[in-house]
Amino acid sequence: LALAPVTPPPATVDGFVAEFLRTLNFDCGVALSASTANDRYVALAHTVRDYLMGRWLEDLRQQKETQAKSVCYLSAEYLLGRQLDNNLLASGLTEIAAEALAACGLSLDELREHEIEPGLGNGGLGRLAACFIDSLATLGVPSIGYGIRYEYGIFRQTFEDGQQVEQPDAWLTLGSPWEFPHPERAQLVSFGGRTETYDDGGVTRTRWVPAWNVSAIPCNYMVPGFENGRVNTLRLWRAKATDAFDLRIFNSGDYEEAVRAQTFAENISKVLYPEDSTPQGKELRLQQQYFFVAASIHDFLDTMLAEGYDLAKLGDRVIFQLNDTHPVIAVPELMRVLVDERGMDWDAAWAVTRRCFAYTCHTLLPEALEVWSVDLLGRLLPRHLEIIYRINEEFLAAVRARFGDDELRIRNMSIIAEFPERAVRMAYLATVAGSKVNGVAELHSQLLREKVLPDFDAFYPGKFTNVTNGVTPRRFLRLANPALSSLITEAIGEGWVTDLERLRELEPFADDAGFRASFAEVKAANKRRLNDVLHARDGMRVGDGHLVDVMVKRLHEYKRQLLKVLHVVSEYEGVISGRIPLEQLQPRTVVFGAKAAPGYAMAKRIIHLINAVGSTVNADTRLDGRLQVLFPPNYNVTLAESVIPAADLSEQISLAGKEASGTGNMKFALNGALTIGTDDGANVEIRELVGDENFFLFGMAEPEVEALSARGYRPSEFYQADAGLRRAIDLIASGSFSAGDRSVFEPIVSNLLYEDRFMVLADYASYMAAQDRVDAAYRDGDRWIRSAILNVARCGFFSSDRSIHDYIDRIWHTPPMI
Ligand code: DL6
Repeated sequence: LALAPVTPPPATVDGFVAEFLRTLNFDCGVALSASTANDRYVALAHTVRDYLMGRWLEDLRQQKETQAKSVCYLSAEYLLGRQLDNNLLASGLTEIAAEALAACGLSLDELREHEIEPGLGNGGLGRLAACFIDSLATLGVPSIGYGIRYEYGIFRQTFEDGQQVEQPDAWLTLGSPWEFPHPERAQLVSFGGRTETYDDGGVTRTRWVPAWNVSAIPCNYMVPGFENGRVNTLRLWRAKATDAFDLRIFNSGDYEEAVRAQTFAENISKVLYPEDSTPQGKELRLQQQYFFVAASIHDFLDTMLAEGYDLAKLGDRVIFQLNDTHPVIAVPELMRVLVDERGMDWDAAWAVTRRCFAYTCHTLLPEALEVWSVDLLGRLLPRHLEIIYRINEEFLAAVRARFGDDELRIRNMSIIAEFPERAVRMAYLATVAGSKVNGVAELHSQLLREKVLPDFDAFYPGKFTNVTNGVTPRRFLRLANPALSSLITEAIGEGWVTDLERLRELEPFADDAGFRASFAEVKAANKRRLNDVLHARDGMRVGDGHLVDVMVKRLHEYKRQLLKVLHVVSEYEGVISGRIPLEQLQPRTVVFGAKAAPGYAMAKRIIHLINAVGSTVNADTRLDGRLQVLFPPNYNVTLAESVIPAADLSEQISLAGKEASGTGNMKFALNGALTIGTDDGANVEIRELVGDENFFLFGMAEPEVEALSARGYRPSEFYQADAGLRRAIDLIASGSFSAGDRSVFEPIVSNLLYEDRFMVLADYASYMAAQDRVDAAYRDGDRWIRSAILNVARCGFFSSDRSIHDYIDRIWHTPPMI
């Protein structure tokens, strides 16, 4: 049997046309003349896949052959965005495809609109995972991304009377042309049951006797590196019942009962939990977590065992990077496999496990640190609970040995919390098991060590490190902003897409009037493009000549969308009361984009308020359209790609010490928006790099927040002391944005006045002053453009390629790239 090398179709327009038509005819089974838009999109996707296939197979072969240490990125979320454009870009086929389609009488622009993005993530954490797998492929790091192939991703947001309504995100309705399912490579994942001990030739061992199981079907996706001929794999698991249905019950006529087990099993990968920062103690969620990590670990170990590899040396071959606590149940799973299934001695297994994991923490909010009740965990994964208890026992013994019987410390460090119920602290388990623990921005990593896990930092010197987040320049600059990309390439040449620090070479161009004019024209063109997109999508308009002021991110009180609302209301109130002459009002279009977790009532109320303020302000002719508030529903990666390049001002206004990093902040700065922001998360590093004069800093720094908190924060004092703030809050309280009904936003108003956990009122005055500085700077157009260029030039550090290099140097120690 000849094993023919895989040769891609010729990368020419004619070659592409032939491959596209062949795919349309033979894969989709239609003639071009009879094809639907979906047929053409699917055929196009399959054509692009065909071009990438040879490289993919070659990479898989090479990885196997070289036996290099691999990174297994374990993440419950991947917020991928559309695939077509990215895959065309990576394979250098965009122009060829456009011409080939034109030769067939089709338009690439129209076909790309057909794709529904896979929204398999909630926000920053999932999008970071997507950026990282792009960088891993671009840098040629042997790696695989593991996750869950949710049938329904993050909900589709609509507004009814200004209020969020969640619709299912049926991203698979028209098929999934980028996916390669492999049911024949399914893994069995078990749950429930009990444990028992048995005699194994004189040695007492424990085994798990599970009660039920599901099949995990791998669905593979290509992850092509940018123009480097590499294609990595993203493997998402789909749950399937091991038995389709019970024929006996079916034949007796009870159809519902006959498929009950199937529905139950398949629910595991049915839907992404629409949570961000606040875990929901749902059994199904724990099932999801164990489901995907068990399948992933077994998948990886199968390849090791097939090679006859000695699992005692597993740490030489793999690092499992835990993307937050969601995959941490992988730790006891690996221990279980090594000890119970492979007969390894506990200490040896623990030594292996500790080398194989590293943990990234993505939060500072105490309520976001995941815990699982012992009751639930013991019911669902009884053997894992026993293993966790033993890990904890040995860990606490080591703590005692070091620090003596300091019971308070022991209680604080125990992996098992006792109050309000016995529960497993997953972040602690990850910290104890991980070879390294990292935060996602300098400030975050510092606060993690000092405030969240100080005892662990003392116990494990050197374990904590930082890797500041990054974003892929392929999607968020090259693809999203083709006009700016061309301008950059004209100025500094090619190469910056994979070496983003080269943007530094743009600095001298900030002093070049011709370049500034071109840069301004690019921004203006991007605003027109956003206007067209929003008009077609939502019937909205971006004001002509307006400063485009953007706040797009998940809706959470700590991110403080309310502060932005208070600014808008203050400006509005100023004009209608005559205090601000209309001609002094800087024309602005304020763009919001935000989804609220469905169970987060206050966040949903804030969405309602933003929409209510928007409707009132936009309709009030006294403003002559100089202030516009746009809140397009269903903000997602696709919309981000139009919004970010058009922004002048990026709102990064969380309370200092609450945002772990942020990545939107990086995308905006890279696209030439200036940031108005607090000293929080990665804002700190952005400001250091771009310079104070090119950043609008406001608000308390984290130590001041702490000090105010310690003194006793009383928001009403700020309300009493600031007439502008009073007027804004009173206007909301008066029912002016709710048809006179004062009750609608009363919970927001009283929360601000009497609780205000995230100190909106304390930072209001400083924020308003910073917005005045924004207006003044924007009026001096040339100065603004100069700052915008310097933002682009100085933000090369925020490439996710750099983040991956940092992970390699500080955590993974994987070999040089292939
Ligand atoms: O690290 C990615 C991203 C950060 O940029 C955000 O600052 C942070 O809020 C987000 N964290 C989460 C919370 N998940 N948990 N737990 O999404 O991570």
